[in-house]
Amino acid sequence: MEKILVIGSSGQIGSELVPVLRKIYGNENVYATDIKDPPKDVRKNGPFQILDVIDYKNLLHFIVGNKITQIYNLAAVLSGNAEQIPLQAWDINMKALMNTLEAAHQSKAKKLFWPSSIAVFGPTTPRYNTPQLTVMEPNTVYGISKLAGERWGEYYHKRYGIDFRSIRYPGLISYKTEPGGGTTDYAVEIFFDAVKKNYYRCFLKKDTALPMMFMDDAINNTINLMQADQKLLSVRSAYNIAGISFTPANLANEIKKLKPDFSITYKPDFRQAIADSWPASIDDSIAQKDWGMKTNFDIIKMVQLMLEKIEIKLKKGNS
Ligand code: AKB
Repeated sequence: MEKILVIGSSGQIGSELVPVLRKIYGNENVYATDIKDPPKDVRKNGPFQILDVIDYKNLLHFIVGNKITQIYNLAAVLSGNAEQIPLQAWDINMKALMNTLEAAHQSKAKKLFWPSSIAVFGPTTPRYNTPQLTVMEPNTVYGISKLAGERWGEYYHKRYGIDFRSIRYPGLISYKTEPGGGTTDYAVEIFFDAVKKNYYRCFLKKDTALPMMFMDDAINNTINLMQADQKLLSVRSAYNIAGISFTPANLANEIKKLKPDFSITYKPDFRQAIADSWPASIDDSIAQKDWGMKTNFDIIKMVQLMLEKIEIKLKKGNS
């Protein structure tokens, strides 16, 4: 029987991944942990504990004590925040991964998911339809830590047999928990501001195309990768996955179709340089071939659902 540990369960991905994992493996078999309090349903429906992944002894103790077999380590300082505290962000991102890899090596929790990012690419990478294998010279702290993490994951796989699996997530779009400190966060903020104020001031230029993905697609693909037969996996660093590529102007136009009074202005900040160093679109043919990577949400379907759900959420919050 699988016993699953989710580290960083209160964050944007964790708060949506935990309920889906609990449906598949049983509430009592999915241990949610974070240094922050979780959403209500995560605490109510199964085990939750405050756990700091930076504390190696405690982490190993938790894994061994609860007979954990699989780990999802989602803890990270994202790109925008990392640029404000470069050394601290490097320490946190690397320590969080290295502690988990080592704990997997020293315990029976041999299967490990860790998210990589499109941030592993840099300004010298081909920007359109970026291939799986290509030039990688990231120039952000977050990107450097993600690229180093991919290399360490593959190393632990080859050297110690850890079943390390990873995805280079594009920007993730969700309504349940807002992201914190990323460059692609504009594509979530815009919906909340559209519902609250009918107006959004965007921190990227109108024509900055970036790859994005709706959270349901990201969660389904993460679980599909984790459930795929080992023999099918040709990549033990991290897989490219594409999602949908659009600019802030494209997204604003889609929102305007449903909210004709919505308006947007552009005031690029330091995150523009980060976005300019990342791909505009991604080639994910290897993920499609190896483990059947696929998505269900295009921009139209995603915009409809985001606006609908955020309207309900904000109404509930105000009532
Ligand atoms: C960020 O913007 O930092 C993240 C990412 C693309 O990994 N959303």
